[in-house]
Amino acid sequence: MARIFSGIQPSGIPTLGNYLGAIRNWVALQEGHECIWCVVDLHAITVWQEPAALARQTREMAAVLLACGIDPGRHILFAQSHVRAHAQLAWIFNCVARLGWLNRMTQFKDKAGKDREAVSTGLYVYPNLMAADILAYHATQVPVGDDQRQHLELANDIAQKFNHDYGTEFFPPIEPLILGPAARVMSLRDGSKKMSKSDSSDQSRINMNDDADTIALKIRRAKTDAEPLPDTLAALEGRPEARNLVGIYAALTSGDPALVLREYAGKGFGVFKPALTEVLIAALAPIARETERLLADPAEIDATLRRGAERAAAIADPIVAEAERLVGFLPPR
Ligand code: AQP
Repeated sequence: MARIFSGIQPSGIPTLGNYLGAIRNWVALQEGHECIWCVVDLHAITVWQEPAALARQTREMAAVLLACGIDPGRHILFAQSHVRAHAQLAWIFNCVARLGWLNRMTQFKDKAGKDREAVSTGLYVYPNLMAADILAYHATQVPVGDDQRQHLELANDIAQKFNHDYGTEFFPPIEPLILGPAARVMSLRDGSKKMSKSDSSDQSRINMNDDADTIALKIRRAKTDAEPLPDTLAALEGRPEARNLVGIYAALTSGDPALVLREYAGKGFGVFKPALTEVLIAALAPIARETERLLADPAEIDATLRRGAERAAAIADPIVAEAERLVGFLPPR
């Protein structure tokens, strides 16, 4: 059975983008695969996180994942900082990856912006840690949004260089699983920017714990244009906000934006937005209710994460110990 690894940063409450681009697919992949799901708090601190907020967000992230249907009994759910193997292997990969490779990473360029000199070195080597996350488990399939494709290519480059340098076939190739419709959900305020949990504007996103009134308000205020919806997808070209809302509606219903346009062609956003609001509330309200129920017992969430970490370490520790032996480190005991 193929082993899958994926992670999500506890850098805020997960958004509809995280749900449609990642979490919902994770839940489906639990049938027929061995899955390792990780709340990647080491990644989150590559940009500043208030300590108390990070702890709270890690628990909230775990609660949302559980509420969405992540199954910590049949699969593994844990917090990255609880399994030391990630940081240990990442250091080796820092010494395998080349500066030129990291310089090409577009996500670093986007996140660092004009202030390159002031960002953390962790943000720069983030892809090396991501490679370690996956390869510490010899996972071969990684479901991610298409914005992560370049990082996976880098992880494969690292695995190949490690294998080449140390004369081994130890690390397997990794395959991205880019799944489902609405692979990329855009900001509600700017259709050219992806929806992000750390965007400074709460109005730019739907949070997985937003209540019905908040969802209705955010959709009412979502940026659109004055035109009615067209009858073909091609005619949405140049209308990124309209295309995004149609994509979200499709992802939560049939999966086919063409069917949405068949139903709403010629209608304005005065009609389409309330319909979208209804679809969103029907999908998200049960998840928000279950999240709230789980968060009422934080000790149980922590215990679930600890049990997951023990099982994760039982897989990763021997793999990383073997990588260390291949590098030439003396055995620690
Ligand atoms: N807008 C999105 N549309 C589709 N998929 C998305 N993902 C994130 N945003 C969208 C996917 O969610 C998974 C987990 O992402 P992450 O939390 O590890 O980091 P991220 O991609 O940087 O997500 P955010 O929400 O934008 O977080 P911040 O604001 O902290 O940077 C990934 O598979 C990602 O593709």
